[in-house]
Amino acid sequence: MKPGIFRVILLMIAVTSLIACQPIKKNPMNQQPLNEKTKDTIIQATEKDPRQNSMATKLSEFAVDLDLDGEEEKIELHTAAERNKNGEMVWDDGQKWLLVVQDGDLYYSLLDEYVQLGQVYFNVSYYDNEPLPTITVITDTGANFKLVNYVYDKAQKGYSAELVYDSKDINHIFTSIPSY
Ligand SMILES: [Ca+2]
Repeated sequence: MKPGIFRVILLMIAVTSLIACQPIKKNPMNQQPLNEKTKDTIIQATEKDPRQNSMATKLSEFAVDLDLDGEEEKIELHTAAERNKNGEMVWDDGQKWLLVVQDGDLYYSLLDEYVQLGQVYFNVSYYDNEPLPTITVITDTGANFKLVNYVYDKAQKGYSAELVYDSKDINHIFTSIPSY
């Protein structure tokens, strides 16, 4: 064995030992894992149309079969902010937002909240090993960045919410997202 290789192996053993001896770092904020918090949150249906609650503008919509019953559901993103006569959005410092799934006469309000200085977006995706589409709601307020996944839960007849990321709950130290 060449001395150079021997030295490299010795170094690797030393580094491995050092890593093994490191104490397990505790989360400084003593937070639960992110997905523990909203794991059991189920958004149940209502018969009352939540869009009647002062929603002024529909920003986006998409139709897909979210529960695989052969019929498409409608996903709509609304805001209380209005458009001016030129069709441009007139944003306030904060406004109410609504992301609703309409399934026939039933409504599921996945997000229904006031968002200060921010925007809400949604993605619809198919994950590997998950036959149902996943709706990802992105809330970006400048001070906070949050991702929540929603998937239909047949047993509980609602949409299960899983918090994927919330910069408010973790000790994040850097982002390259502009404006933070
Ligand atoms: Ca359906």
